[in-house]
Amino acid sequence: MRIKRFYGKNSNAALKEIKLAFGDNAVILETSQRDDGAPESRVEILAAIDYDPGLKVERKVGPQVTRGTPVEVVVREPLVEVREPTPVANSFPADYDRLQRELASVKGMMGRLLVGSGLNEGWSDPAFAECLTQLLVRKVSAEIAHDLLTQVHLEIGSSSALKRSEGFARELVKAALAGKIMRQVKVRGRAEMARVITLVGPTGVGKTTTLAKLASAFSGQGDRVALISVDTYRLGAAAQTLEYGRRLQMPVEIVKDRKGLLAALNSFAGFDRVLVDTMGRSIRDHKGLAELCRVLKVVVGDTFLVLTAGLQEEDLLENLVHFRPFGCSALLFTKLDETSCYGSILNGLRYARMPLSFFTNGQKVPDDIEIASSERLADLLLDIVDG
Ligand SMILES: Nc1nc2c(ncn2[C@@H]2O[C@H](COP(=O)(O)OP(=O)(O)OP(=O)(O)O)[C@@H](O)[C@H]2O)c(=O)[nH]1
Ligand SMILES: [Mg+2]
Repeated sequence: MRIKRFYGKNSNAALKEIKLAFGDNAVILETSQRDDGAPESRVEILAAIDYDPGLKVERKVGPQVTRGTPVEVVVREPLVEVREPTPVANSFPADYDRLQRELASVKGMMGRLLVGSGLNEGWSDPAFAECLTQLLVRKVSAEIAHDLLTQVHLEIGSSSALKRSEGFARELVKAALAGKIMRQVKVRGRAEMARVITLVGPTGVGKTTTLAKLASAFSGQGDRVALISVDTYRLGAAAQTLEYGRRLQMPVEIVKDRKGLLAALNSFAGFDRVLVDTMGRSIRDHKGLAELCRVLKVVVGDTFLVLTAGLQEEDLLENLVHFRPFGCSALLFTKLDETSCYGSILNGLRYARMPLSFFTNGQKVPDDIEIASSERLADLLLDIVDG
């Protein structure tokens, strides 16, 4: 095995040097940024050729490395793109960033382990390993990621025409994977949505804000919209819906029980769209959830389960179980702007076997909402759209 340090003004320049010296089979062992380096050698990459995975590589403690900002240690990474290091020291965001990258690196290793573990139905190609890593980093569950790639392998894996001597092209596997995801994701289009739409979900996920965004969107396409709030539990909750109603110039009814809800629904019978907001309920509050569910039984229409994108897999599952009695017809994911772990969206769809409805991506009413699409989800997971 040969190990050598390479330098460049950025990662790509250093990678070029590695490629020239070691070819395509080089392995990146360590990347760091040198604060004291000349501009043309700011990024330092330790690379190896004929690397033995059993060998432990020690971090060198020399002036160059200690003065630089360690960025990421990736063991047995094939020679692919390396993200630019973030050149700052001990502030919280920088440390947080570094932790995120280290976590991503560990996830990547997990992916590679999975690939090498025999669970992989024979697809040990680097392009597949890289796609698996990306799905895991975005928090797609290991089982779903593995299943998707197995299906992709069945589709393209046997084609020798598609395989180059060094393995499958990364972009080819990614495109096939994106296609697979898109075909599996169902979306409840606006035209199929019922006249009455109810939002349910855990506390603080953005139900009321989303209701206002939806009300504005439906009104913008010519619907006469009315709002109902079944939310008398939280102090100020009714005031929030009333204020949105005032701003959007729509009638609002605040109700506290089944009878009140039925009366409000009847009074809005002439409206094209009735949007029903509900009080957020913790999934630990079994009594409160059951009571809300009982009240909502009188509503005929669509019920969207509102969840934040980036929800941990265990929490996601727990929410799906506890909101199952509400008979939800689609999932709505909020706060896409607050995470990069969009895997929970795909996990949610697969576990709940429900279509997607909308995504929200910010606090601004009415702007920060979009109709969900399978292409958008594939892009969130795989970065398929340039720019
Ligand atoms: N970043 C971000 N914040 C959002 C988004 N949607 C809502 N919020 C914020 O989330 C917070 C809670 O929003 P609400 O609409 O009151 O949430 P809720 O689900 O109705 O809350 P409860 O009725 O108490 O259960 C507010 O600060 C919103 O501005 C979003 O897409 N992105
Ligand atoms: Mg609310």
